[in-house]
Amino acid sequence: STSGKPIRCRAAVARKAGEPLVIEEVIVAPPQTGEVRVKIICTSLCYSDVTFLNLKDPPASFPRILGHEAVGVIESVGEGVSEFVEGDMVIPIFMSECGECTDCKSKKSNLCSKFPFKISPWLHDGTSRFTDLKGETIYHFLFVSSFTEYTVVHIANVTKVDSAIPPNRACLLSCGVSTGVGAAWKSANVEAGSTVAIFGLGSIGLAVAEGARLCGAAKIIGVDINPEKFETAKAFGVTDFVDSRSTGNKRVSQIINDMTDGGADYCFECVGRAFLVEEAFASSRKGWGKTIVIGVDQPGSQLKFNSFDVLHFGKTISGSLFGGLKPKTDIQTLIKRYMDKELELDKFVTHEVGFADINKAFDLLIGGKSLRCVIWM
Ligand code: CXF
Ligand code: ZN
Repeated sequence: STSGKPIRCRAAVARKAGEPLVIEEVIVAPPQTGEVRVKIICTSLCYSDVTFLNLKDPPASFPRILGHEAVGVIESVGEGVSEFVEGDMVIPIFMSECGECTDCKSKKSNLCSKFPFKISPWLHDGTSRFTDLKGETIYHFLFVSSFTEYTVVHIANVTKVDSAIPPNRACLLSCGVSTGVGAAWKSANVEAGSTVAIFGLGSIGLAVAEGARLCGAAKIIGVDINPEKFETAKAFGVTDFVDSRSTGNKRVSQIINDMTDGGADYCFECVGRAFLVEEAFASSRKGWGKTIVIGVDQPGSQLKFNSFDVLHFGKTISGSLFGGLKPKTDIQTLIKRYMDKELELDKFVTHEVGFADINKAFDLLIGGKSLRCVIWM
C-alpha cells in the first residue's frame, strides 16, 4: 500500500503565466490530520483555471497545479479522518463545509468561517503537499489542485458520490454546473412561472438556465454578444434571445424591460464585467427584481447603482459563490436530482481528452468551442 508514503506521479504543472501546462513527475506527500489523498479519475476545465493561468500579478503563484473540477477515489486518509475510507468515490470542492461553525450551521450561508474561501497558494494550514523532482514547492489552487494523478484535500472540501454516477458527469458538480444551477435554485430561489434574464451563455449561464428550468421558470432570456450560442442555449431551456451587439439604439436593459413588461424577476450576470452587472440590475423588475452576480471581475472592482433603484424601486442585488450551495449537503441533493433524471448533465460535456492532451482543453475553452471538456487521467 502507498498509505503514509509519498507518491511519485504525473501532474500538469502551470510553470509560467499564460504558457501551456507542462506534464512532469511530482511528489505528493501523504495527507496530514483532517486530510485525504485522492487519486483523480477525471477532471474538467473551468474558466477560472484559465483566469489563474493567465495572471501575471499577485495573487499569481507559480509553479502551481491548477484544476478544481474533478472526481476521484480516496487513496489514503490522514489522522483523525473517519468520514472517508480508502476506495470512497468523492468530488473535491473549492468551498469548505466544516459543519461546525456558525455559517455552516446556518442554512442562510455557504461561507464556512473555519476554512474561509480565499485565493490561496496553500492548503488551509499554509503549507503545500506538492514538490517537483528538484525539491521545489509547487503551489495548490482553490484547495483542490486536480490536474495531477494524486492530490491532497482537506475533508471540509470533499463530498462522497455514489459510484453509480459516471465520473465524467460527477466531476461537473465540483464547480461550474453547480454554481449556475445553485445560483438559480439557492441564491435567487427562482419561482415557477417567473421571468429570468441571463447575461453570458457560457457554461455558467447555461447552468443557470438549467437551474431556472428545474425551478419552472416561464421565460428564460439569454443575452450574449455571440448569436452562435443561441442554438445551443435552446437545448438548455433558454426561450428568448438578445444579441447584445445588434440592439440598434436601445440598451439591452430596455429590450428586456419591453420583453418582460417592466423587467425580469431574476437577472444573472455570468461573465464578470462590472458594466454587465449594471445592465443586469437595470433589467430587473421594480418591486421584487433580484440580480445575482456570479461573474468574476477584477478583484475589488467597483459596482455602481442608483439609490432610487433600491429605495424607490426595491430592487436587490447580491453575489453568489458556488451558487450559494453548501458543498456537502446541497451537492448530495444535486446528485440525487441527476440520478432521478431531472438535472441534465450530459449536455454540458462537449469534449473529452486524455491527460496528455490537457492543453487542448484550454484551447477549446478559450476559443469558445467547448462547454465542459473532460480530461481523463
Ligand atoms: C471561482 C469563484 C470566484 C473566485 C475565483 C474562483 N471559483 C471557481 O471557479
Ligand atoms: Zn470553477
